[in-house]
Amino acid sequence: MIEQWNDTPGGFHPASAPDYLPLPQLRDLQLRRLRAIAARAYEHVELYGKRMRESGVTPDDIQSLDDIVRLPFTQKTDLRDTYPFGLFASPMPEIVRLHASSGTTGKPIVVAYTREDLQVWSSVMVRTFAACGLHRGDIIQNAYGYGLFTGGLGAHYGAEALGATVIPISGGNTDRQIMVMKDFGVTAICCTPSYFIHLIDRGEELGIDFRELPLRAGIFGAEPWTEGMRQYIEKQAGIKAYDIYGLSEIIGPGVASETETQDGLVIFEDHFYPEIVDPDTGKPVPDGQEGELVLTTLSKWAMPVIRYRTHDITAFITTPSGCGRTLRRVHRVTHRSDDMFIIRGVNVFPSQIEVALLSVEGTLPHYQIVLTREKGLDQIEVRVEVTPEIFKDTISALEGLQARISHSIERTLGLRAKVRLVEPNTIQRSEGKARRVLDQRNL
Ligand code: DLL
Repeated sequence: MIEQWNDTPGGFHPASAPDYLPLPQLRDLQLRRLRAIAARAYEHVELYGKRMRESGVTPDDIQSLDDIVRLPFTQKTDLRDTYPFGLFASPMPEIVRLHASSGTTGKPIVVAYTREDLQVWSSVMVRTFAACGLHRGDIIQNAYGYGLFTGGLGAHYGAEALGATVIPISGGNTDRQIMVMKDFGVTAICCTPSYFIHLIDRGEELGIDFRELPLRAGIFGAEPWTEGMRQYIEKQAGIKAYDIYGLSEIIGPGVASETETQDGLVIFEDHFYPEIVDPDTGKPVPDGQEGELVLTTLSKWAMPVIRYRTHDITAFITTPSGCGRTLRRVHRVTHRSDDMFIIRGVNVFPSQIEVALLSVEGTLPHYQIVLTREKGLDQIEVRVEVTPEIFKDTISALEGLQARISHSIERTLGLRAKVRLVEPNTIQRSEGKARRVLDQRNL
C-alpha cells in the first residue's frame, strides 16, 4: 500500500502525515516535546542549566507553548564559546555523526546527531521531497556538497529514504554535472539556485537545452534567492523550482520547505518550533510582521538547541496554504539581521576574513569585501590596505604578500578569494559600524 502511494506522482506520501495534523493535536505534541527538550537541555547541557537558573526558570515552568518566551535565547557565539562539544547532551558513544559550519572567527561550529536524530533528519527530508512532488522512481542528482556541510548528506539520506535513486555527485565540476544530468535521465536536482543558473548557462554554451531533458524539479536552498531567479530558472530549464530552508545549528536542510503550491516555506514545526522576534528587542512581533526567525529543536537529542537566533529575516504567512498543510509558513528568506553572507554555498562572516588578514604581517585592519556574480557564479574580491612601508616594496614583494593573504583566507574559509592590495588610506573609514561588504550580486 505504502509503495503504491510512493509511486504516485504528486501523490500523498505517508511520511508527510504530520504535515496535516489537526492544530490542537499539533500544539499538544509540540508542548510535550518542548517540555521534554527543555528538561533535557537543563539537565544535560551545562550552559543551558546555568542560563535557566540565572533567568529563574525551570523546565517545569513551561506549562503552555507561550511560556517558551521564558527560556533564554541561544546565539551562534554560544556554539563558538563551547567549541567543540560543549553543547552536546549525549555522551560521545551515542553520537554517530558530526557536521560543522562557519563560526564567526577562525573556528567552525560543530553539531551532533544520535542515530534517532539522523532518522528524524531523513524523515523531514522525505517530507521535503514529497512536498516538492518527488517520489520513488525519481532520479535525484544531489549536487549539494558532501562533507562537513549538512546539505549533501542531509539530502542524500532523505532521497534514499524516499525511495528515489540518488546520484551523490556533490558540488562542482560543471561539465560532468551536465553530462550526468543528460545521460542518467535525471528528473530532479538538488543544489544552490545560483549554481543551477550556472549549470543552465554552461548548458547553453554546450548546446544542451535543459527543457528537452527529463529534469522536472529543482530543490534549491542554502542561500537567499528571489522570485526573479525562480522565474528565470523555471523558464530556461522547463522545471519547477522549489525553495528549501535549513541551518546546521537546527539540523541542516529539512527545517522548512515549499510545497507543490509554492506559496511559502512550510516549517516542519512538529520538530522545529518557530517564533519571529524583533531583532533588536527579542520580543515577539505580531503575526505577519517581519522579524528574526527563532527556532527551537523539539526532538533533537544529541544537541538540543533552545530559541536559536537564526538572524534570518522573514514573516509568518497568515493566509491558509493552498496545499492544505496545517503547519505554519514563512516567506522566503532574503536577508539577515547580521553581516553574514553566503558565497558559493559557504557562509562567511567578515570577522572571519578579518582574522585571516590579521594573521598576515604588513596588512592593516582596513579592508572591503566586494561580491559579484558572473553567470551564476559568485565572485569574491577582498581589497586590503597595506602599510605605507610595505607599499614602497617591490612588485614581487607585494605579490608575495598578496599570495600569503590569499592562502590565509583560503585556510580560514575554505574558499578562494581574489585579493587586491590597495594604497594606504584609500578604504573609506566609517564612524559607526563599518560597511565591510559591497554586495553587487543583484539577486
Ligand atoms: O545551508 C542547510 C541547507 C542545505 C539548507 C541545503 C538548504 C539546502 P548552513 O550552511 O548552516 O546550512 O547555512 C544556514 O543559510 O541561516 C540562512 O541564512 C541560509 N539559508 C539556507 N537556506 C536558505 C534559503 C544550510 N532557502 C544559513 N533561503 C541560514 C535563504 C537560506 N537563505
